[in-house]
Amino acid sequence: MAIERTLSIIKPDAVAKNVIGQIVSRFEAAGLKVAAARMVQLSRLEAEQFYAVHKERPFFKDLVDFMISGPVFVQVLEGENAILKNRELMGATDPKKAAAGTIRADFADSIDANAVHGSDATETAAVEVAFFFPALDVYSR
Ligand code: RTP
Ligand code: MG
Repeated sequence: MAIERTLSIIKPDAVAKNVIGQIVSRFEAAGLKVAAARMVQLSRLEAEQFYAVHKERPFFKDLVDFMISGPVFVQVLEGENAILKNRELMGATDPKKAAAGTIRADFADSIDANAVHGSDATETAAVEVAFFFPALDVYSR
């Protein structure tokens, strides 16, 4: 199985709940390694750029407003099958539909305040990692 990198964001709701460590622990327990990490307060323009794929969707403004409502914790996770593994650990977008034991089932409040973001495919992972981290700041170990 291929070693992949994926972008994870711990969203403002989970940062405000002080559960960064609990969420990172789940990634580590599943065999993913933190290859880069930092706290960021996104500007409106940055959030709009990051979620540009959704710009025509009815929830776009709410999504951007939420993502700039406080600092986020961005990480690169690395490991076997990291993109899908992260998505499985996150659970469904709507926490009401997220499987028991997933991050969203345990920490998310709503489809808007849903605790985490994770890249959804190889190409988007590469773009999203580069959006936040220069290549030299990402460490395989
Ligand atoms: P993310 O991109 O944040 O990892 O979430 P996702 O792949 O599970 O969901 P996606 O379809 O990419 O949507 C991005 C974020 O937009 C919000 N959303 N709201 N009200 C709605 O119907 C709705 N649909 C999506 C969610 O916060 C979702 O995480
Ligand atoms: Mg998505």
